[in-house]
Amino acid sequence: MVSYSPLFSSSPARWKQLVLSKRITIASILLLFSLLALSEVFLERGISTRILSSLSFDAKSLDQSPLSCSNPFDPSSFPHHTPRPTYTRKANATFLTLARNSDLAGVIHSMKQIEGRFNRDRHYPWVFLNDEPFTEEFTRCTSAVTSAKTHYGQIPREQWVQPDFIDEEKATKARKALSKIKGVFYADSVSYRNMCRFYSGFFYKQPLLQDFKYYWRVEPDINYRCEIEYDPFLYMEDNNKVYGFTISVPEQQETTPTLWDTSMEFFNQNPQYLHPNNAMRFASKDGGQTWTRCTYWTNFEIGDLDFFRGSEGYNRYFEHLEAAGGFYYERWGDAPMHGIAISLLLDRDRIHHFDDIAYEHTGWEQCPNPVSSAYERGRCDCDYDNSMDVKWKRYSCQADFEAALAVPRIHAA
Ligand SMILES: Nc1nc2c(ncn2[C@@H]2O[C@H](COP(=O)(O)OP(=O)(O)OP(=O)(O)O)[C@@H](O)[C@H]2O)c(=O)[nH]1
Ligand SMILES: [Mg+2]
Repeated sequence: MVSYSPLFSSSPARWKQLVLSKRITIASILLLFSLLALSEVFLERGISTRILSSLSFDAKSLDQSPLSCSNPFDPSSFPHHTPRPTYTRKANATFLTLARNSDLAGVIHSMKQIEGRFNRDRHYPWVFLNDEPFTEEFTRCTSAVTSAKTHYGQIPREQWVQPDFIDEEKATKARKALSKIKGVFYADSVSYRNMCRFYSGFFYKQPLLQDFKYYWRVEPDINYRCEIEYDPFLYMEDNNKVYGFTISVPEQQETTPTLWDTSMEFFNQNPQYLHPNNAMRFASKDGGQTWTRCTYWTNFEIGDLDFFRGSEGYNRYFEHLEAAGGFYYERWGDAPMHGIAISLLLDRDRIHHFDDIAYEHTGWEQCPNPVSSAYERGRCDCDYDNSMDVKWKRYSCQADFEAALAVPRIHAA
C-alpha cells in the first residue's frame, strides 16, 4: 500500500497550489516572528528607559524628551546625595529668565536642570520676562516644572524697543555692514540688540524683581552637569559678593569697535566711580589704554540687584553708553557692558568665580577637574577635556581674572 502524501502528488496544478500555500505559510510565520521580535525590542526599550529615568539623571534623554505639560518633570529622577544638606535659612533670591514664547521647550529644559540639580529642595521662585504677553501654554508648562512660585512680567515697550533718538538709516547701514563680516552672530538682528540693551540697563528695574536681592540668570537650553550641593545665593550673601560668574570669554572686536573708548571717556570724566581695588586688570593689561575684550559670560550670572539698582556709577555709565547709541550702531552686548562695569566699579573681592559649578551653554562648558573634590561631591557627568580649562583654554579669560585678583590691594590711608 502506497501511503498518500499530497506533497508527492503527481498533478502539476496541485503541485503549484501546494508550493504557493507553503510559501504563504512560511511568510506568515516569518512575519509573526518579526512582529514578536520588534515588539520585544520596543517593550524592552520602554522598560529600560523607565527604569533608567527613575534611577539616574540622563541629560541626553532630557534633551530629547517631548514637551508635556500634563506629565511634569519629576525632580526625584535626579541622583541625590543622601542626606541632602540641611539649610536653616534662605536668601531673598529668584531665578530670572527672559524668553520668547517660542523658547518654551528650551526654557523647560533649563528649568529641569536647575530644579533637578539644586532647586528641588530649595524652592526659590522664578521670574519670567518677555517683551510680549506670555501665552497660557508658557505659563502653564513652566509652572508645572517647579514646586516654587512663578511670576510672569511684560517689559514696558520703551525699555525694549530701539529708542527714537537712534538714527535708523545709520543703524540699518551698520547692521548691513556687520552682516557682511563672517562669524558675527545676530549681526542683522534688531531684537538681539534690544535684548542686549535690556540686560544692560533695564532688567533690574522690572517691578517683579523689586522685592528680591539676588537673581540667578537662566537661559534656554543650558545644562548643569554636577549637583549643586550648596546654596550659591547664600554663598553670595555670606561672603558679601555682588557678582558671580562661571565662564569668562573675550568679546568679538567687530561688534564693539568703539565700546572701550566710549567707556574710558565716561570713566575719565567720572573717576570717582572707579573702585581703588577694582578688577581693572581683567579688562585691561595697561591700566585702561587698551581692552583685553574680556567679559563674564552673562548667560550665567548671579548678582546682587541692590548693586544694579543703587549704583549711581553703573546707572550713569549705562546712560553714557545709551546716549552714544552703540547698542544699535554697533552691537554692544550686555556681557561686555557688565564686564567693564563690574570690573571697574566694584572691589574685586566682591566678584566671585563659581569654579565648582559645572555649566554648559552652546557647547562651551565649565567642568571641575575630575581629581577635585568638587567633581566627586557633585557627581558630575561633564567632560573636563572639553572644558574651558582644557579644550577651549585659548578662549578663556580665566587667567586675566586671576591676574586681577593677584594685584596688590591699595589700603586706604
Ligand atoms: N522675550 C524675548 N527674549 C529674547 C529675545 N531675544 C533673546 N531673548 C532671550 O534673551 C536671552 C539671550 O538670548 P540668546 O539668543 O540666547 O543670546 P545669546 O546667549 O547671546 O546667544 P546664543 O549663544 O545663541 O544663546 C535668552 O534667554 C533668550 O530667550 C526676544 O526678542 N524677546
Ligand atoms: Mg543664549
